[in-house]
Amino acid sequence: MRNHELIERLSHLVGDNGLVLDAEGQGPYVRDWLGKWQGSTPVVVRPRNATEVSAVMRLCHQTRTPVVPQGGNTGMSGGATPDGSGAQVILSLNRMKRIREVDPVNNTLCADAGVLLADVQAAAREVGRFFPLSLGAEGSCTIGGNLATNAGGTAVLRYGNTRDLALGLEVVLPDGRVWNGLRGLRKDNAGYDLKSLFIGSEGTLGIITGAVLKLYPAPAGRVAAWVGADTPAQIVALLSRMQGVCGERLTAFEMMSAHCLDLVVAHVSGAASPLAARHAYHALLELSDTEPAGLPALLEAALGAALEDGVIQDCVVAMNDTQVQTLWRLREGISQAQVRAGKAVKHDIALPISRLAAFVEEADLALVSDFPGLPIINFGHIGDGNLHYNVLLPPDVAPAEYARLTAALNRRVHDLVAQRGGSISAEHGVGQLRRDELRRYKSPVEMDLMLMIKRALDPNQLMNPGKLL
Ligand code: FAD
Ligand code: 2HG
Ligand code: ZN
Repeated sequence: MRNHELIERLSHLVGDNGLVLDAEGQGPYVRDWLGKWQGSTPVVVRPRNATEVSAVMRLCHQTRTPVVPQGGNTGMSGGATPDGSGAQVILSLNRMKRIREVDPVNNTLCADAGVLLADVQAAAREVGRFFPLSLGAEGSCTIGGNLATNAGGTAVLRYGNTRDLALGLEVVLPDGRVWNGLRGLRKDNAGYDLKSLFIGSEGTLGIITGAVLKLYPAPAGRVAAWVGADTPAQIVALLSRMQGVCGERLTAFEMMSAHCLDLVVAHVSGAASPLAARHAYHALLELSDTEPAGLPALLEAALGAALEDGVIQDCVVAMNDTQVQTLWRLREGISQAQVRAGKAVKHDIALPISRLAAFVEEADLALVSDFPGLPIINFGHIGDGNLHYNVLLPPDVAPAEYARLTAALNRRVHDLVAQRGGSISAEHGVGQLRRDELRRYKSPVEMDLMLMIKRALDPNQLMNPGKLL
């Protein structure tokens, strides 16, 4: 079917306001947040509800039109960017912003997939509850994108990743049929766990249009600390101690190397190092509770003991919310600072926490020897065993050199991860960034199982082609 015919039929389904046709309007949809990928599309389609999504998908199925689902377009693996063929329609969920129901007794919230994560958090707060998923992009990413990538963020240590926070889904299948799995049940073993199949499938199996999410009691207060240490091994030792002493009150535990803090101080206005001396590694940890009165004493006692035992070198505590937020701004500023400083070769890896420190030691040595002079930007959610072990290249690196270094660095880092039983894709998704790497590290049986599922649900290969598989 010709593009203008397709566009005319789409406009009957979603109205003229539901289409973006001009190049300027399409700009933010065809480029990714990092500025790494740029594609093109005949049209961005913006349905208002699941019925419209279903009609659009039925038409795309009939006309064999490939579809790229898109939420907030904050993803870091190029999963929401179309290719350059100009044949792939972008289906944006950004007009589906309805909180459908909040049930504080069942501790659940049902939302359209296009609702911003920050708006889900706010809706939970309004009824005295808490939706714990939290990440730097929460003001612009959508709950559908979070589900499609099984996003992690900074509260996984206590509450789990997005998969752990979803009870039910509504999904429009590639042929336009709607699966209504919007159940708010904590026990439901009636057959295969279909929702888990769609969570983390990165738009390759269907369009998530709605979700039932878990809510928690709202913590009534939090405290935090910024810690200086010499090695990742010390940071891991502190994590273990804090978990032993604080249990579930330890809600976040992040690590970053000195380079990361330097970048933030250099590129984020108003950012300053919280400690007087320079340390090779830092941790940001947070305690929270519904009964917060004992938290300051608990934190001070635990850190005091760690200082005395030489586990850490220095620390500063944040006892009120403004101070806590100031520390979090340093941590959340790392991604933006990297973009301003150059081009990062990104590794989003997971390892057993017990093997993290040895991995960093070996990987640092390998990179310093094989890629001298390239800064390693090592940070991440160490409480979940997830590191963003990135390497910074100069902003003006030539495209061919960028590609060569990316391949060489990926091989070096991912081989070390695989040797230690880790994963090359922890929370950002595979997208187009790690598609070839996935094939290298997954067993033939695992790849075959995934391809069988893909063929069963999307036999015409129309859902987000070129991503993940
Ligand atoms: P998009 O970028 O629009 O899409 C991501 C993928 O999901 C694509 O493959 C797309 O096709 C698919 N998709 C989107 N919506 C749907 C849908 N409704 N149905 C089916 N498929 C869909 N991620 C983390 O995990 N942890 C972090 O700590 C973190 N921090 C970040 C900090 C910053 C500053 C930025 C820019 C990003 C960060 N991210 C993080 C990455 C990103 O925010 C998450 O991956 C987020 O979940 C993506 O949501 P989105 O709505 O922007 O999805
Ligand atoms: C974070 O943890 C995000 O801040 C982004 O997952 C990581 O920029 C990155 O590589
Ligand atoms: Zn992260």
